[in-house]
Amino acid sequence: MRGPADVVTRPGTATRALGTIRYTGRSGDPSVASGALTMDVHLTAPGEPDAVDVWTTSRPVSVVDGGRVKYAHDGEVALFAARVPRSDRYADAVERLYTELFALTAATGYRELFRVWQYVEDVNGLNADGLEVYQDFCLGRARAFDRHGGPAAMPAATGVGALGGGISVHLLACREPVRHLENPRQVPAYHYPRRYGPKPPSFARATRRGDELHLSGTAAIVGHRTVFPGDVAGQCREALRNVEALLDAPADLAGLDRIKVYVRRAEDVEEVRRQCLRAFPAGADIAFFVVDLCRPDLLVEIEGTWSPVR
Ligand code: 3EB
Repeated sequence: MRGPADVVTRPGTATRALGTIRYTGRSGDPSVASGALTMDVHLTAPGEPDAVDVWTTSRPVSVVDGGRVKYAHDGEVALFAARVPRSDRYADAVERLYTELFALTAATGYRELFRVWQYVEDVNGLNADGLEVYQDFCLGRARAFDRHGGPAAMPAATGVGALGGGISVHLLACREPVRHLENPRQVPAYHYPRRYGPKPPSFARATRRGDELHLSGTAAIVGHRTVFPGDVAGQCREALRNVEALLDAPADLAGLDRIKVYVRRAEDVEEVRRQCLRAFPAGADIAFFVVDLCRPDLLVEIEGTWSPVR
């Protein structure tokens, strides 16, 4: 992927990287080694193209080694990155990491989380207690949110599988207030019934920051149920309907960019790509990844950032 299309470099205005996330063949701890924040996330298998997200700014950037958590900030926005090493039980370590992240965002003044990504190795596997790894992750995250604002503080997010690396987390936060939104077609994830795990997922369907709308990973879930099990074409159409339902103007897909599409089965990529290339703007930055998704019956998940078309 290239950098964000919405960053304009004017004469005399240097565009700097706030941070770089590489979706590649291995995971790594975040690094601030060369004065820039970077993290590698294991999302591509041999032979698949790597992708990269570069978050840029025209403001001076400070990069901080906060120990396990590294971050970069420009006075308005901060990018935080951290990793929980591979483990056969995650809840406690995840609770500690999110508690640390909330403490750091508060201490630095970047209190408003507006987008979180969580890439979880073996997301549909079982932990040492027989609990699904995703549910184990959700348990720790929910315990941390319970003590830090609850649903009102939950931002747009992605939670999907990774090919390795334990759990890689990165998030964007800012100083100005943001607004978290729900999808009228879907039960809020934080109200999912108990059958999906001991604690529900902690995220909003979208977060508005200024005139930008950050869309969570969006799947074929209506109410709280997965629809079109086993049918990737049906799931992709339904996920696109959910994406449209999140946008103010119906069918306003023209403003979407930084699109990521996660597909469970390699053989389904062709159908998903066909539907997505038809639905999304021709110039949009769009990447496809073959990874597991956080419910065993989900086949496709779509995220992106919407901004007004200029
Ligand atoms: C869903 O709608 C699909 O756990 O952070 C999507 C986006 C999903 C984020 C998360 C999970 C998460 O429930 C799964």
